[in-house]
Amino acid sequence: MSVNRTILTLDEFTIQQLRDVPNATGELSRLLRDIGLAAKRVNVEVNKAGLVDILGDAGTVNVQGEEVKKLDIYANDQLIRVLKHGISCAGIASEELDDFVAFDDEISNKSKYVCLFDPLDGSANIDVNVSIGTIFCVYKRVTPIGTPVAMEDFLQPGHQQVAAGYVIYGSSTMLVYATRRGVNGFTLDPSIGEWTLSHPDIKCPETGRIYSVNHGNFFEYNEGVKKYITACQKKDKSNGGPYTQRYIGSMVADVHRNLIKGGIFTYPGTTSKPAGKLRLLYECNPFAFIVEVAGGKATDGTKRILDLQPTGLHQRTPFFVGSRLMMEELETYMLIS
Ligand code: P6P
Repeated sequence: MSVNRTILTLDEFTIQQLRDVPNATGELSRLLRDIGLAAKRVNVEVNKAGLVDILGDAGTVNVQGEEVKKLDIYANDQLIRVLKHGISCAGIASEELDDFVAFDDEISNKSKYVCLFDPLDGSANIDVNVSIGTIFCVYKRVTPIGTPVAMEDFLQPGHQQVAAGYVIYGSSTMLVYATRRGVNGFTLDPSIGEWTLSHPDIKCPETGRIYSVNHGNFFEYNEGVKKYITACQKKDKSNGGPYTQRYIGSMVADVHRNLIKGGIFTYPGTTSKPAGKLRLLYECNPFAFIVEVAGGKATDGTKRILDLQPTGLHQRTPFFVGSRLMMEELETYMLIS
């Protein structure tokens, strides 16, 4: 009789990681498990999103007499709830909130971590059933333990991240997170309601044949970007091609695919939006950290994303991320003014 092989759950994996790190307190492991719990709750609602006619539209009251929230507000609330009630996070910043939130209670103020997140990125795709995602990252606070967190705890350069990850609500629901020890992917097993290790030690292929860009903005890109895109279109078997263009319009889905298969994702600046669209702190930094740990690269076209010194919670940046060799080829074009 065949017996199911032992599949590590997220809890078992993070606890196992603890064993390998001397004098670790387990605080980061608990924080990651808290995020995993919030994501499971979000996943339930995301999977029902197609039933909006039954569940009611945001702003209404459903048959149970509950206020129906927009899914991104619901996701935001779930993340704040688990992190505030946990013992591993002193405060958060969110795409959904203008300012950061200091949890400012005796237990939370003793926590050494802060968390930043985009609770539900790509939520405009929900009503057409396109994969969407949660993006998060974790920093050690720089203000004194025991005090409420302050803005400087959140405006740290991305290379200070201690962990970063995302959840992709797609054909299956996955949680992928990175620490400096590696990138690991967990698939939600609905039969037991657990995140199970399905993609251990993810590495970004050194090169690939997928390039992701919104061609609709082509004539607003700078010369270097236009020349790179044109070069991608001209690839054939003689020079590492042919390339294929894949752009879902949901960053988590696009970057996840390129991380696993190899490829490059771009959201360049344009003449009308020179800083581009994507947010540095809770979209670009987390993915830059994840992809770099997996062996890839991430820049704003010229500078390493993780070296950028943030000046505001919601600042935007042009963003290029992916396989190392493809990023190095892009960089040769970005030197063109
Ligand atoms: P565009 C979704 O709204 C998002 O923030 C990212 O997930 C996605 O990569 C990008 O915007 C798509 O933007 O302008 O190409 O539609």
